[in-house]
Amino acid sequence: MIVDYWKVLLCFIINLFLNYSYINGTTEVLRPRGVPLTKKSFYDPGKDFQCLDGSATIPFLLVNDDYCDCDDGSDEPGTSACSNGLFHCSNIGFVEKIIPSSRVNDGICDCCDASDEYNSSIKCDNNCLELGEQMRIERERYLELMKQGNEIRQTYIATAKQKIDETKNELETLKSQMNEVESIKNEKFEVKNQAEELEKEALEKHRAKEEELRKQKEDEEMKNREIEETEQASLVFQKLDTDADGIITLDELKSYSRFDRNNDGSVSDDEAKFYSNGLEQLVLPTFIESSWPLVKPIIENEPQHAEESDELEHESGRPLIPTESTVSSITLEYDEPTQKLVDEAKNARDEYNQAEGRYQDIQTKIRELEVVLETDFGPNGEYMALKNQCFELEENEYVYKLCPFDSASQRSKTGGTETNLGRWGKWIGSEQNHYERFIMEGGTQCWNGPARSVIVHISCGDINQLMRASEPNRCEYSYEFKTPAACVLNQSIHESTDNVHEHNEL
Ligand code: MAN
Repeated sequence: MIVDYWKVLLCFIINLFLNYSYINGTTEVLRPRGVPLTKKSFYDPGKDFQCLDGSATIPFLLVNDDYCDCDDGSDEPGTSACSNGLFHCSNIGFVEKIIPSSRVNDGICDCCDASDEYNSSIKCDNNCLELGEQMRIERERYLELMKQGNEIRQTYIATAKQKIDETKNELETLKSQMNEVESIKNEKFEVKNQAEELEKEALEKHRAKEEELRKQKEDEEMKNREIEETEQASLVFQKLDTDADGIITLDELKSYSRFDRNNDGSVSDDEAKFYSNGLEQLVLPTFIESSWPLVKPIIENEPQHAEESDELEHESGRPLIPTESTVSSITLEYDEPTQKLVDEAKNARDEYNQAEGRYQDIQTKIRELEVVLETDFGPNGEYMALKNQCFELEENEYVYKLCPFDSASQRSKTGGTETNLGRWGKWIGSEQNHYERFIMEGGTQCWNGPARSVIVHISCGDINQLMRASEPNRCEYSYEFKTPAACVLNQSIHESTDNVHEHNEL
């Protein structure tokens, strides 16, 4: 019984030392060591302690007694007894911190208020106030930047509002012009069709005339060729009719050595009959009709300047067979009415093309304006200020470029063409801040990989600037971009104050 009494007393003393001996300055609320203020109510010295995971209930004296009783380590927040415990440092004047309780008294200063090394081999200084001061200065600098950026952002918003109004007005005007331009285009189309119809008729007539003329010429030429052919045949007839009695006999044919078909040195009866087409003798009309077609190829193959005695050459030196000629086409100048219709059709075409061009221009412009109005330029349109601007950055071997809402690219510092890293995609920020990043996608296909794309991370800056560019995965790029458009003052004040433990716990 006496032993138990001493045991409990010892425990009480240890517990008092571990739980409450540490009081930093005047602002710390009394609670067991390592317990955050938010969990103070679970540690009531007047009651037994229930492990936070409900795994056990122990006398309060056993909290921070350097022996681990709870599965979740919640009974030993201020000692390193539990491997899974958590130690909270208040770090008054700076930012509160939670560390694994295994780091308590491990000889390394983890908390700026030195509370994690209260029973340690080393002495840690409390430098929370200095750190807090530094942080305050940085925060103020940041807030100043936010303020400046936010002012610029306000101008961006105002400009965007104005631009959107202007765009809407312009769109309305263009849409109303559209009907007029379209009906002009349709009228011009009708006029053009009519004019072209007339032109077509006139041109068909004109071509028919040209064709007729060509045929006439061809017939003439044909007749001339026939006459010439008859002339040539007559001349050959005369040559073959060596006794000039108006009859070619087989003997006369035999005297012409070229009729020696089998090249045996003489022209036989049969060979002569072959060229007379079986007839014993030939008068001129029979010669022209039956023999000439057989004789002609022999004459045609005759060398033009041969010196053989029996060569059948025209006295003038001309070859006996005329060369063939054909009339391929005839081009006639348009007569006056046709020319007029052609000119009218050309004018109608020009006017239609002009009206069509204007129609297309308006369509394109309307689409451009619609895209502007459909694009998400941020919660208040502030990012519209970045449209039609491009920013570049040299990083490693490349010059990276970003044209927000349009494109991103990369080119080698040593020159060469740009590689398309992607076109405007969409905002892909978190639920809390949808506008903290966007993606440019569908760039040039990577060899054996995806189409190139860039994720652009946005943060507040006093000017628009591409700060960093990298390629975390092959053909997947990451840009950091600062802009006043991202300087949202209210939100940033909350963000920065949330992190600072500047409270007065009392
Ligand atoms: C080029 C560049 C690089 C990319 C490779 C992939 O060299 O676009 O950024 O990693 O192609 O082949």
